[in-house]
Amino acid sequence: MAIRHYVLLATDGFIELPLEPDVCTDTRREVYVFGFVGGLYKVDKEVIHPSLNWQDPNNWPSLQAMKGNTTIPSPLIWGEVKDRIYVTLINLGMNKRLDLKDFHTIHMHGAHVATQLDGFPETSFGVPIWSMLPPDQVPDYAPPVATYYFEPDHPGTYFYHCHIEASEHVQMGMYGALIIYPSKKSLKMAGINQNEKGEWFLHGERQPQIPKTATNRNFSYNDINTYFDSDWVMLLSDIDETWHNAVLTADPNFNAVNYKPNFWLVNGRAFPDTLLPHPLTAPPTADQNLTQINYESYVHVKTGDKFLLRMMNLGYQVVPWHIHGWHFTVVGKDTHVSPFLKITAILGEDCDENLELHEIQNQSFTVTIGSGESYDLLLVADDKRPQYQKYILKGQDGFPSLCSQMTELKIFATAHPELVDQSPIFDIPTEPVNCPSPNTVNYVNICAGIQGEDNFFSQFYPAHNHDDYKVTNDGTYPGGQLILMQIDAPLQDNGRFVSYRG
Ligand SMILES: [Cu+2]
Repeated sequence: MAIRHYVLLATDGFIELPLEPDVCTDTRREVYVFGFVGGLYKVDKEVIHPSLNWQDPNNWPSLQAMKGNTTIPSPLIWGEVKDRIYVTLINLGMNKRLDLKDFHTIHMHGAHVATQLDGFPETSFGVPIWSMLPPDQVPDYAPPVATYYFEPDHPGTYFYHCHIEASEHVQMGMYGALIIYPSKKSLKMAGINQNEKGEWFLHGERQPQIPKTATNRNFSYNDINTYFDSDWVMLLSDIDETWHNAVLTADPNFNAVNYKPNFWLVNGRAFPDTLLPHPLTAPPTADQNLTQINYESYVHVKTGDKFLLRMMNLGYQVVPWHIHGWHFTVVGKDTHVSPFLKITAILGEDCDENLELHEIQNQSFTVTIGSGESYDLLLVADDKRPQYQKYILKGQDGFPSLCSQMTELKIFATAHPELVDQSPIFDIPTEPVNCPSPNTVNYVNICAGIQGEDNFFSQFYPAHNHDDYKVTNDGTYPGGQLILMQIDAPLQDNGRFVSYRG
Protein backbone atom coordinates (compact mmCIF):
# COMPACT_ATOMS: atom_id res chain seq x y z
CA MET A 1 0.00 0.00 0.00
CA ALA A 2 1.38 3.36 -1.02
CA ILE A 3 0.17 6.89 -0.47
CA ARG A 4 0.28 8.62 -3.84
CA HIS A 5 -0.27 12.34 -3.83
CA TYR A 6 -0.96 14.16 -7.10
CA VAL A 7 -1.31 17.93 -7.48
CA LEU A 8 -3.40 19.23 -10.39
CA LEU A 9 -3.78 22.86 -11.45
CA ALA A 10 -6.74 23.91 -13.57
CA THR A 11 -6.23 26.50 -16.29
CA ASP A 12 -6.57 27.18 -20.03
CA GLY A 13 -4.28 26.93 -23.05
CA PHE A 14 -4.11 26.01 -26.71
CA ILE A 15 -3.50 22.83 -28.69
CA GLU A 16 -2.43 22.73 -32.32
CA LEU A 17 -4.24 20.11 -34.36
CA PRO A 18 -2.77 18.87 -37.66
CA LEU A 19 -4.67 19.67 -40.86
CA GLU A 20 -2.85 17.32 -43.26
CA PRO A 21 -1.53 13.73 -43.14
CA ASP A 22 2.17 14.63 -43.49
CA VAL A 23 3.65 13.24 -40.28
CA CYS A 24 5.69 16.38 -39.54
CA THR A 25 3.21 18.92 -40.85
CA ASP A 26 3.32 22.53 -39.75
CA THR A 27 -0.14 23.19 -41.16
CA ARG A 28 -2.11 23.29 -37.95
CA ARG A 29 -5.21 24.76 -36.35
CA GLU A 30 -4.95 26.37 -32.93
CA VAL A 31 -7.80 25.34 -30.64
CA TYR A 32 -8.56 26.86 -27.23
CA VAL A 33 -8.80 24.30 -24.40
CA PHE A 34 -9.16 23.96 -20.63
CA GLY A 35 -7.28 21.32 -18.68
CA PHE A 36 -5.17 20.37 -15.70
CA VAL A 37 -1.39 20.59 -15.40
CA GLY A 38 0.83 19.25 -12.62
CA GLY A 39 1.29 15.58 -11.75
CA LEU A 40 2.75 13.29 -9.11
CA TYR A 41 3.92 15.27 -6.09
CA LYS A 42 4.75 12.59 -3.51
CA VAL A 43 4.81 8.82 -2.98
CA ASP A 44 4.63 8.06 0.74
CA LYS A 45 7.18 10.46 2.24
CA GLU A 46 9.30 10.72 -0.91
CA VAL A 47 8.86 14.04 -2.70
CA ILE A 48 8.92 13.44 -6.48
CA HIS A 49 8.29 16.95 -7.76
CA PRO A 50 9.07 19.49 -5.01
CA SER A 51 7.91 22.33 -7.30
CA LEU A 52 4.32 21.13 -6.76
CA ASN A 53 4.44 21.99 -3.04
CA TRP A 54 1.88 24.80 -3.09
CA GLN A 55 2.47 25.56 0.60
CA ASP A 56 5.98 26.84 -0.14
CA PRO A 57 5.77 30.52 -1.20
CA ASN A 58 8.99 30.03 -3.20
CA ASN A 59 6.96 27.81 -5.58
CA TRP A 60 4.17 30.32 -6.14
CA PRO A 61 5.82 32.07 -9.11
CA SER A 62 6.35 28.80 -11.02
CA LEU A 63 2.87 27.53 -10.14
CA GLN A 64 1.32 30.82 -11.23
CA ALA A 65 3.40 30.67 -14.46
CA MET A 66 1.50 27.51 -15.44
CA LYS A 67 -1.58 29.69 -15.90
CA GLY A 68 -2.53 29.58 -19.58
CA ASN A 69 -0.23 26.61 -20.28
CA THR A 70 -2.47 23.58 -20.19
CA THR A 71 -2.66 20.96 -22.88
CA ILE A 72 -4.86 17.88 -23.19
CA PRO A 73 -5.26 15.29 -21.86
CA SER A 74 -4.51 16.05 -18.21
CA PRO A 75 -1.75 14.22 -16.29
CA LEU A 76 -2.10 10.48 -15.98
CA ILE A 77 -2.93 9.23 -12.47
CA TRP A 78 -2.16 5.66 -11.49
CA GLY A 79 -1.93 3.47 -8.43
CA GLU A 80 -2.60 -0.02 -7.13
CA VAL A 81 -5.56 -1.60 -5.37
CA LYS A 82 -5.84 -0.23 -1.81
CA ASP A 83 -3.32 2.56 -2.42
CA ARG A 84 -4.41 5.85 -0.92
CA ILE A 85 -4.68 8.23 -3.83
CA TYR A 86 -4.86 11.93 -2.99
CA VAL A 87 -5.40 14.61 -5.62
CA THR A 88 -4.99 18.22 -4.55
CA LEU A 89 -6.76 20.69 -6.84
CA ILE A 90 -5.59 24.26 -7.39
CA ASN A 91 -7.65 26.56 -9.60
CA LEU A 92 -5.22 28.87 -11.40
CA GLY A 93 -7.95 30.60 -13.35
CA MET A 94 -7.85 31.37 -17.05
CA ASN A 95 -5.25 33.38 -18.92
CA LYS A 96 -7.34 34.20 -22.03
CA ARG A 97 -10.67 34.48 -20.22
CA LEU A 98 -9.73 36.57 -17.19
CA ASP A 99 -13.42 37.34 -16.74
CA LEU A 100 -14.28 33.66 -16.11
CA LYS A 101 -14.76 32.91 -12.43
CA ASP A 102 -15.57 29.23 -12.86
CA PHE A 103 -14.93 26.77 -10.07
CA HIS A 104 -13.40 23.39 -10.95
CA THR A 105 -13.59 19.92 -9.42
CA ILE A 106 -12.07 16.45 -9.85
CA HIS A 107 -14.60 13.74 -10.54
CA MET A 108 -12.97 10.29 -10.57
CA HIS A 109 -15.17 8.45 -12.99
CA GLY A 110 -16.00 4.95 -11.79
CA ALA A 111 -14.48 5.53 -8.36
CA HIS A 112 -17.04 4.74 -5.67
CA VAL A 113 -16.01 7.52 -3.35
CA ALA A 114 -18.27 9.16 -0.78
CA THR A 115 -20.36 11.92 -2.33
CA GLN A 116 -18.37 14.64 -0.52
CA LEU A 117 -15.37 13.52 -2.65
CA ASP A 118 -17.22 12.84 -5.89
CA GLY A 119 -16.53 16.16 -7.58
CA PHE A 120 -20.15 16.62 -8.65
CA PRO A 121 -20.43 20.22 -7.48
CA GLU A 122 -24.21 20.32 -7.21
CA THR A 123 -23.92 17.75 -4.41
CA SER A 124 -20.56 18.79 -2.97
CA PHE A 125 -18.33 21.81 -3.66
CA GLY A 126 -16.09 23.58 -6.18
CA VAL A 127 -12.59 25.03 -5.80
CA PRO A 128 -12.37 28.82 -6.36
CA ILE A 129 -9.71 30.65 -8.37
CA TRP A 130 -6.43 31.54 -6.66
CA SER A 131 -6.33 35.05 -8.16
CA MET A 132 -7.28 37.07 -11.25
CA LEU A 133 -3.63 38.12 -11.77
CA PRO A 134 -1.88 37.40 -15.09
CA PRO A 135 0.74 34.58 -15.14
CA ASP A 136 3.71 36.87 -14.43
CA GLN A 137 2.20 38.47 -11.32
CA VAL A 138 2.19 36.34 -8.20
CA PRO A 139 -0.43 36.48 -5.42
CA ASP A 140 0.95 37.12 -1.93
CA TYR A 141 -1.24 34.47 -0.33
CA ALA A 142 -1.43 30.68 -0.64
CA PRO A 143 -3.86 29.16 -3.16
CA PRO A 144 -7.13 27.81 -1.82
CA VAL A 145 -7.10 24.03 -2.31
CA ALA A 146 -9.15 20.91 -1.78
CA THR A 147 -7.70 17.39 -1.76
CA TYR A 148 -9.73 14.52 -3.15
CA TYR A 149 -9.19 10.99 -1.85
CA PHE A 150 -9.78 7.61 -3.48
CA GLU A 151 -9.04 4.15 -2.07
CA PRO A 152 -9.56 1.78 -5.02
CA ASP A 153 -10.98 -1.71 -4.43
CA HIS A 154 -11.03 -2.67 -8.10
CA PRO A 155 -8.19 -2.64 -10.60
CA GLY A 156 -8.96 -1.39 -14.10
CA THR A 157 -9.28 1.55 -16.45
CA TYR A 158 -10.85 4.63 -14.87
CA PHE A 159 -10.62 8.27 -15.81
CA TYR A 160 -11.25 11.64 -14.22
CA HIS A 161 -12.70 14.94 -15.33
CA CYS A 162 -13.95 18.24 -14.02
CA HIS A 163 -17.68 18.19 -13.31
CA ILE A 164 -18.34 21.94 -13.16
CA GLU A 165 -20.69 22.80 -16.02
CA ALA A 166 -19.64 19.42 -17.36
CA SER A 167 -21.06 19.93 -20.84
CA GLU A 168 -18.55 22.72 -21.42
CA HIS A 169 -15.59 21.84 -19.18
CA VAL A 170 -15.37 18.22 -20.42
CA GLN A 171 -15.65 19.32 -24.04
CA MET A 172 -12.96 21.92 -23.38
CA GLY A 173 -10.57 19.14 -22.36
CA MET A 174 -10.57 18.80 -18.55
CA TYR A 175 -9.97 15.02 -18.47
CA GLY A 176 -7.24 12.44 -17.91
CA ALA A 177 -6.71 8.72 -17.43
CA LEU A 178 -6.78 7.02 -14.02
CA ILE A 179 -5.27 3.53 -14.04
CA ILE A 180 -5.43 1.09 -11.12
CA TYR A 181 -3.26 -2.04 -11.16
CA PRO A 182 -3.85 -5.08 -8.99
CA SER A 183 -1.65 -5.19 -5.88
CA LYS A 184 0.43 -8.22 -4.88
CA LYS A 185 -2.11 -8.71 -2.11
CA SER A 186 -5.17 -8.50 -4.35
CA LEU A 187 -3.60 -11.03 -6.73
CA LYS A 188 -2.81 -13.32 -3.80
CA MET A 189 -6.42 -13.20 -2.64
CA ALA A 190 -7.35 -14.48 -6.12
CA GLY A 191 -4.87 -17.36 -5.72
CA ILE A 192 -2.16 -15.74 -7.89
CA ASN A 193 1.32 -15.46 -6.42
CA GLN A 194 5.00 -15.37 -7.28
CA ASN A 195 7.78 -17.23 -5.41
CA GLU A 196 11.28 -15.91 -4.60
CA LYS A 197 12.59 -17.31 -7.90
CA GLY A 198 10.02 -15.21 -9.75
CA GLU A 199 7.86 -18.14 -10.82
CA TRP A 200 4.11 -17.53 -10.99
CA PHE A 201 1.43 -19.85 -9.56
CA LEU A 202 -2.35 -20.05 -9.66
CA HIS A 203 -3.79 -21.95 -6.70
CA GLY A 204 -0.39 -23.64 -6.31
CA GLU A 205 -0.10 -24.65 -9.94
CA ARG A 206 2.91 -23.31 -11.87
CA GLN A 207 2.06 -20.85 -14.68
CA PRO A 208 5.04 -21.05 -17.06
CA GLN A 209 3.39 -18.68 -19.57
CA ILE A 210 3.89 -15.76 -17.14
CA PRO A 211 7.52 -14.58 -17.31
CA LYS A 212 9.57 -14.30 -14.14
CA THR A 213 10.15 -10.61 -14.78
CA ALA A 214 6.40 -9.92 -14.53
CA THR A 215 5.08 -7.94 -11.58
CA ASN A 216 1.58 -7.24 -10.28
CA ARG A 217 1.56 -4.35 -12.78
CA ASN A 218 1.52 -6.82 -15.66
CA PHE A 219 -2.07 -7.81 -14.86
CA SER A 220 -5.13 -5.78 -15.67
CA TYR A 221 -7.34 -7.63 -13.17
CA ASN A 222 -6.99 -10.18 -10.37
CA ASP A 223 -7.19 -12.89 -13.00
CA ILE A 224 -4.37 -14.99 -14.45
CA ASN A 225 -5.76 -14.59 -18.00
CA THR A 226 -5.35 -10.79 -17.88
CA TYR A 227 -1.54 -10.90 -17.97
CA PHE A 228 0.05 -8.47 -20.48
CA ASP A 229 3.59 -7.57 -21.55
CA SER A 230 2.66 -3.91 -22.07
CA ASP A 231 -0.40 -1.71 -21.62
CA TRP A 232 -1.41 1.35 -23.61
CA VAL A 233 -3.86 4.13 -22.77
CA MET A 234 -6.20 5.11 -25.62
CA LEU A 235 -8.25 8.04 -24.34
CA LEU A 236 -10.80 8.98 -27.00
CA SER A 237 -12.40 12.41 -27.31
CA ASP A 238 -13.91 14.70 -29.92
CA ILE A 239 -13.81 18.44 -30.49
CA ASP A 240 -16.26 20.88 -32.01
CA GLU A 241 -14.01 23.76 -32.89
CA THR A 242 -16.97 26.16 -33.09
CA TRP A 243 -17.75 25.54 -29.43
CA HIS A 244 -14.10 26.11 -28.40
CA ASN A 245 -13.99 29.36 -30.35
CA ALA A 246 -17.26 30.45 -28.75
CA VAL A 247 -15.72 29.91 -25.30
CA LEU A 248 -12.56 31.78 -26.33
CA THR A 249 -14.49 34.78 -27.62
CA ALA A 250 -17.22 34.63 -24.95
CA ASP A 251 -19.78 34.28 -27.73
CA PRO A 252 -23.11 33.58 -26.00
CA ASN A 253 -24.80 32.34 -29.18
CA PHE A 254 -23.36 28.82 -29.26
CA ASN A 255 -25.93 26.23 -28.19
CA ALA A 256 -24.48 22.90 -27.00
CA VAL A 257 -27.29 20.96 -28.65
CA ASN A 258 -25.79 21.98 -31.99
CA TYR A 259 -22.67 19.96 -31.18
CA LYS A 260 -20.94 18.92 -34.40
CA PRO A 261 -17.33 17.83 -33.94
CA ASN A 262 -14.67 18.27 -36.64
CA PHE A 263 -11.68 16.74 -34.81
CA TRP A 264 -11.41 13.28 -33.18
CA LEU A 265 -8.58 12.59 -30.79
CA VAL A 266 -6.61 9.76 -29.17
CA ASN A 267 -4.77 10.86 -26.03
CA GLY A 268 -5.45 14.49 -26.96
CA ARG A 269 -3.98 14.20 -30.46
CA ALA A 270 -5.20 13.52 -33.98
CA PHE A 271 -3.40 11.37 -36.57
CA PRO A 272 -0.61 11.82 -37.71
CA ASP A 273 0.34 13.28 -34.31
CA THR A 274 -0.73 9.95 -32.77
CA LEU A 275 2.53 8.58 -34.24
CA LEU A 276 4.75 11.15 -32.53
CA PRO A 277 6.28 10.84 -29.06
CA HIS A 278 3.72 12.17 -26.57
CA PRO A 279 4.70 15.51 -25.01
CA LEU A 280 3.55 14.35 -21.55
CA THR A 281 5.79 11.26 -21.49
CA ALA A 282 8.52 11.37 -18.87
CA PRO A 283 12.10 11.18 -20.20
CA PRO A 284 13.65 7.68 -20.49
CA THR A 285 15.85 8.51 -17.50
CA ALA A 286 12.79 8.86 -15.23
CA ASP A 287 12.14 6.20 -12.60
CA GLN A 288 9.88 3.61 -14.31
CA ASN A 289 8.52 2.73 -10.91
CA LEU A 290 7.10 6.24 -10.75
CA THR A 291 6.09 6.75 -14.36
CA GLN A 292 4.89 3.17 -15.10
CA ILE A 293 2.52 4.17 -17.88
CA ASN A 294 2.11 7.05 -20.28
CA TYR A 295 -0.01 8.42 -23.14
CA GLU A 296 2.09 7.09 -26.05
CA SER A 297 -0.23 5.93 -28.84
CA TYR A 298 2.26 4.46 -31.34
CA VAL A 299 1.93 0.86 -30.13
CA HIS A 300 5.28 -0.87 -30.55
CA VAL A 301 5.58 -4.53 -29.52
CA LYS A 302 7.18 -7.79 -30.63
CA THR A 303 5.62 -10.82 -32.24
CA GLY A 304 4.29 -13.03 -29.48
CA ASP A 305 3.67 -10.14 -27.07
CA LYS A 306 0.44 -9.80 -25.19
CA PHE A 307 -0.62 -6.17 -25.08
CA LEU A 308 -3.52 -4.35 -23.50
CA LEU A 309 -5.35 -1.38 -24.98
CA ARG A 310 -7.08 0.63 -22.26
CA MET A 311 -9.90 2.27 -24.19
CA MET A 312 -11.85 5.13 -22.62
CA ASN A 313 -14.26 7.55 -24.23
CA LEU A 314 -14.46 11.15 -23.01
CA GLY A 315 -16.01 12.39 -26.23
CA TYR A 316 -19.70 13.00 -26.87
CA GLN A 317 -19.98 10.50 -29.71
CA VAL A 318 -20.08 6.70 -29.72
CA VAL A 319 -16.86 5.20 -31.12
CA PRO A 320 -16.86 1.93 -33.08
CA TRP A 321 -13.19 1.13 -32.39
CA HIS A 322 -11.81 -1.33 -34.92
CA ILE A 323 -8.50 -3.20 -34.88
CA HIS A 324 -6.72 -4.76 -37.84
CA GLY A 325 -4.59 -7.88 -37.61
CA TRP A 326 -6.22 -9.85 -34.81
CA HIS A 327 -9.32 -10.25 -32.71
CA PHE A 328 -9.01 -8.80 -29.26
CA THR A 329 -10.39 -10.29 -26.08
CA VAL A 330 -12.51 -7.94 -23.98
CA VAL A 331 -10.95 -8.78 -20.61
CA GLY A 332 -12.74 -6.02 -18.73
CA LYS A 333 -15.25 -3.22 -18.94
CA ASP A 334 -15.74 -0.27 -16.59
CA THR A 335 -13.11 -1.62 -14.13
CA HIS A 336 -14.67 -5.07 -13.79
CA VAL A 337 -13.23 -8.27 -15.19
CA SER A 338 -15.14 -9.85 -18.06
CA PRO A 339 -17.77 -12.34 -16.82
CA PHE A 340 -16.47 -14.72 -19.52
CA LEU A 341 -13.06 -14.74 -17.85
CA LYS A 342 -14.71 -15.28 -14.49
CA ILE A 343 -16.57 -18.31 -15.88
CA THR A 344 -13.30 -19.60 -17.37
CA ALA A 345 -11.66 -19.28 -13.96
CA ILE A 346 -14.57 -21.02 -12.20
CA LEU A 347 -14.68 -23.86 -14.74
CA GLY A 348 -10.92 -24.29 -14.47
CA GLU A 349 -9.97 -27.92 -14.87
CA ASP A 350 -13.60 -28.96 -15.18
CA CYS A 351 -13.69 -27.16 -18.49
CA ASP A 352 -14.77 -29.38 -21.38
CA GLU A 353 -11.58 -30.42 -23.14
CA ASN A 354 -13.25 -29.86 -26.49
CA LEU A 355 -13.97 -26.27 -25.60
CA GLU A 356 -11.15 -23.98 -26.68
CA LEU A 357 -10.41 -21.02 -24.42
CA HIS A 358 -11.27 -18.53 -27.13
CA GLU A 359 -14.77 -20.03 -27.46
CA ILE A 360 -15.68 -18.89 -23.96
CA GLN A 361 -14.07 -15.50 -24.29
CA ASN A 362 -15.55 -12.29 -25.56
CA GLN A 363 -13.59 -11.80 -28.79
CA SER A 364 -14.27 -9.11 -31.36
CA PHE A 365 -12.65 -6.99 -34.00
CA THR A 366 -14.78 -3.93 -33.25
CA VAL A 367 -16.01 -2.63 -29.91
CA THR A 368 -18.58 0.13 -29.60
CA ILE A 369 -17.50 2.54 -26.89
CA GLY A 370 -20.02 5.07 -25.63
CA SER A 371 -19.15 8.25 -23.77
CA GLY A 372 -18.18 7.43 -20.19
CA GLU A 373 -17.33 3.80 -20.92
CA SER A 374 -14.00 2.02 -20.62
CA TYR A 375 -12.93 -1.27 -22.17
CA ASP A 376 -9.80 -3.35 -21.64
CA LEU A 377 -8.80 -5.08 -24.88
CA LEU A 378 -6.14 -7.79 -24.73
CA LEU A 379 -4.32 -8.73 -27.93
CA VAL A 380 -1.73 -11.36 -28.73
CA ALA A 381 0.57 -10.37 -31.57
CA ASP A 382 0.37 -13.81 -33.14
CA ASP A 383 2.98 -14.76 -35.71
CA LYS A 384 1.69 -14.45 -39.28
CA ARG A 385 4.67 -16.28 -40.79
CA PRO A 386 3.31 -19.85 -40.82
CA GLN A 387 0.41 -18.82 -43.08
CA TYR A 388 1.73 -15.85 -45.02
CA GLN A 389 5.52 -15.74 -45.19
CA LYS A 390 5.81 -18.20 -48.09
CA TYR A 391 3.37 -16.36 -50.35
CA ILE A 392 4.80 -12.92 -49.56
CA LEU A 393 8.48 -13.84 -49.96
CA LYS A 394 8.49 -16.75 -52.40
CA GLY A 395 5.03 -17.08 -53.98
CA GLN A 396 2.83 -20.18 -54.01
CA ASP A 397 0.15 -22.03 -56.02
CA GLY A 398 1.48 -20.52 -59.22
CA PHE A 399 1.28 -16.93 -57.92
CA PRO A 400 4.50 -14.94 -57.86
CA SER A 401 5.69 -13.57 -54.52
CA LEU A 402 3.94 -10.46 -53.25
CA CYS A 403 7.41 -8.91 -52.93
CA SER A 404 7.95 -9.28 -56.69
CA GLN A 405 4.44 -7.96 -57.41
CA MET A 406 5.11 -4.83 -55.34
CA THR A 407 8.42 -4.34 -57.15
CA GLU A 408 6.57 -4.56 -60.50
CA LEU A 409 4.07 -1.93 -59.32
CA LYS A 410 6.92 0.37 -58.38
CA ILE A 411 8.65 -0.13 -61.76
CA PHE A 412 5.38 0.54 -63.59
CA ALA A 413 4.72 3.71 -61.60
CA THR A 414 8.26 4.98 -62.21
CA ALA A 415 7.83 4.42 -65.96
CA HIS A 416 4.44 6.16 -66.01
CA PRO A 417 4.63 9.37 -63.98
CA GLU A 418 1.64 10.67 -65.95
CA LEU A 419 -0.53 8.01 -64.27
CA VAL A 420 0.52 8.37 -60.63
CA ASP A 421 1.17 11.33 -58.37
CA GLN A 422 3.08 9.37 -55.73
CA SER A 423 4.82 6.03 -55.25
CA PRO A 424 2.37 3.13 -54.98
CA ILE A 425 4.64 1.73 -52.27
CA PHE A 426 3.86 3.71 -49.14
CA ASP A 427 6.51 4.89 -46.71
CA ILE A 428 5.68 3.99 -43.12
CA PRO A 429 7.14 6.16 -40.32
CA THR A 430 8.92 3.95 -37.80
CA GLU A 431 8.88 4.51 -34.10
CA PRO A 432 10.15 6.70 -32.50
CA VAL A 433 9.07 9.19 -35.15
CA ASN A 434 11.52 12.09 -35.14
CA CYS A 435 10.51 15.32 -36.84
CA PRO A 436 11.39 16.97 -39.13
CA SER A 437 13.14 13.94 -40.67
CA PRO A 438 11.43 10.72 -39.59
CA ASN A 439 12.81 7.30 -40.43
CA THR A 440 10.55 5.36 -42.74
CA VAL A 441 10.41 1.90 -44.28
CA ASN A 442 8.28 0.47 -47.02
CA TYR A 443 7.52 -3.09 -48.01
CA VAL A 444 9.80 -3.11 -51.05
CA ASN A 445 12.65 -2.17 -48.68
CA ILE A 446 11.58 -4.81 -46.20
CA CYS A 447 11.33 -7.47 -48.94
CA ALA A 448 14.92 -6.58 -49.87
CA GLY A 449 15.97 -7.29 -46.28
CA ILE A 450 16.80 -3.69 -45.48
CA GLN A 451 16.04 -4.33 -41.84
CA GLY A 452 18.65 -7.06 -41.81
CA GLU A 453 17.11 -9.60 -39.54
CA ASP A 454 14.07 -10.80 -41.41
CA ASN A 455 12.43 -9.62 -44.64
CA PHE A 456 8.96 -10.26 -43.20
CA PHE A 457 9.17 -7.77 -40.30
CA SER A 458 8.27 -5.27 -39.07
CA GLN A 459 4.54 -5.64 -39.49
CA PHE A 460 2.31 -2.56 -39.21
CA TYR A 461 -1.37 -2.59 -38.34
CA PRO A 462 -3.84 0.26 -37.86
CA ALA A 463 -6.59 0.66 -35.28
CA HIS A 464 -9.21 3.33 -35.84
CA ASN A 465 -12.70 4.72 -35.42
CA HIS A 466 -14.80 2.87 -38.01
CA ASP A 467 -17.02 5.89 -38.54
CA ASP A 468 -14.36 6.54 -41.15
CA TYR A 469 -15.21 10.18 -41.62
CA LYS A 470 -13.82 10.54 -38.08
CA VAL A 471 -10.48 9.36 -39.45
CA THR A 472 -10.13 12.91 -40.78
CA ASN A 473 -9.01 16.27 -39.47
CA ASP A 474 -11.83 18.64 -40.28
CA GLY A 475 -12.62 16.43 -43.29
CA THR A 476 -9.08 15.68 -44.54
CA TYR A 477 -8.19 11.96 -44.65
CA PRO A 478 -6.26 10.36 -43.00
CA GLY A 479 -6.39 12.03 -39.61
CA GLY A 480 -8.46 11.85 -36.46
CA GLN A 481 -8.83 8.68 -34.42
CA LEU A 482 -6.20 6.51 -36.11
CA ILE A 483 -3.17 4.85 -34.54
CA LEU A 484 -0.50 2.47 -35.84
CA MET A 485 0.85 -0.65 -34.17
CA GLN A 486 4.38 -1.73 -35.12
CA ILE A 487 5.03 -5.42 -34.50
CA ASP A 488 8.69 -6.43 -34.64
CA ALA A 489 10.21 -9.88 -35.13
CA PRO A 490 10.17 -12.09 -32.04
CA LEU A 491 13.28 -12.15 -29.91
CA GLN A 492 15.45 -15.13 -30.77
CA ASP A 493 16.94 -15.75 -27.34
CA ASN A 494 15.25 -17.52 -24.48
CA GLY A 495 14.67 -14.36 -22.49
CA ARG A 496 11.20 -13.01 -22.08
CA PHE A 497 9.89 -10.68 -24.73
CA VAL A 498 10.80 -7.16 -23.72
CA SER A 499 8.17 -4.77 -24.92
CA TYR A 500 9.04 -1.29 -25.90
CA ARG A 501 7.76 1.41 -23.55
CA GLY A 502 8.54 4.99 -24.64
CU1 LIG B 1 -13.92 22.83 -14.64
